[in-house]
Amino acid sequence: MRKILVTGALGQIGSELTVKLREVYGAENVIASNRRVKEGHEALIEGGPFEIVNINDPKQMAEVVDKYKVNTIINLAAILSAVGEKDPLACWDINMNGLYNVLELGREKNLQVFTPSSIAAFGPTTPPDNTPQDTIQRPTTMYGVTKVAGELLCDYYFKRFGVDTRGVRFPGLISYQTLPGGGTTDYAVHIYYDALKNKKYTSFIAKGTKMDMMYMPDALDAIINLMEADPSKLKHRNAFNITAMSFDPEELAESIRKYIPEFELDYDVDPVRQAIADSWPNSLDDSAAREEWGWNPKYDLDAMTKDMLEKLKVKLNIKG
Ligand code: AKB
Repeated sequence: MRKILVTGALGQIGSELTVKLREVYGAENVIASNRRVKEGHEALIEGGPFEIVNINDPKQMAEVVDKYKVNTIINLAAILSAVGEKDPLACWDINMNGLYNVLELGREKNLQVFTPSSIAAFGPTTPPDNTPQDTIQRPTTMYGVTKVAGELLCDYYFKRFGVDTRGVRFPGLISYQTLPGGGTTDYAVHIYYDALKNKKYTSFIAKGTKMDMMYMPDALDAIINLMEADPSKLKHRNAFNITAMSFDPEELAESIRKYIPEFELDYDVDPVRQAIADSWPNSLDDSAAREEWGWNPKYDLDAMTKDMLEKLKVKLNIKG
């Protein structure tokens, strides 16, 4: 039976993944953890075991692993791209030193470890269209540097110590429950809130900037399916390219207009986040994930827009 510790459980991915894992594996087998308690997450905190865990404190993490006899860590504690450019040293500390602590625990206690990488592991010299699984990776952000180094470190812990490490390169993730915290792709979440509240959105990402994206239910399935995949079929293990769609702000606005025809989009481009977006691929080739563990996303842009608007309407109590 799996005993899973989720770090960063109150973040954008963790807050939904924890609930899903508890449905699949039983609430008592999924230990949610975060470096601090955050308002609005009472149901998750009370719905199963919850612990304060700072991944930069290996002793504290080891105590929790022992207390619950954890055999799997899903390490979601991280600083994203835009915040990472504001505080690169904190980004390195959490994303790299934290990951090192997690992997060391994996080695000492024989744990399976999932760590997400990102499209940020690529850079301006990467082929931007249909970006191959194995290609040039020279990222120009601190977040990207930690992601490519993290991919290599996970590969190293598998090859050198036999730790069962696994991971995917996530694109921008879109969800209605918890807001993303300081990424470049966040515009694609905020746009839905403003479309419903104001019928207008000002994008900090420029017209024509394509990035890979995915709706959260597909991201959760990716994590669980890869963790459960037959290891003998995994040639890559860490850092699988996965994607569900690729669009620019105009294409996203067009999709929203199918449900809110009067929706208006304008631009006030943020040079820092635009430079980050420009350094990332336009679209990934995810065929390795499809071949090796059956990756097959369910939501395209219009299916996601329909569901996001329906769910957010209820959440924001918007009538009509
Ligand atoms: C970000 O924008 O930083 C993240 C990511 C693509 O990893 N959403």
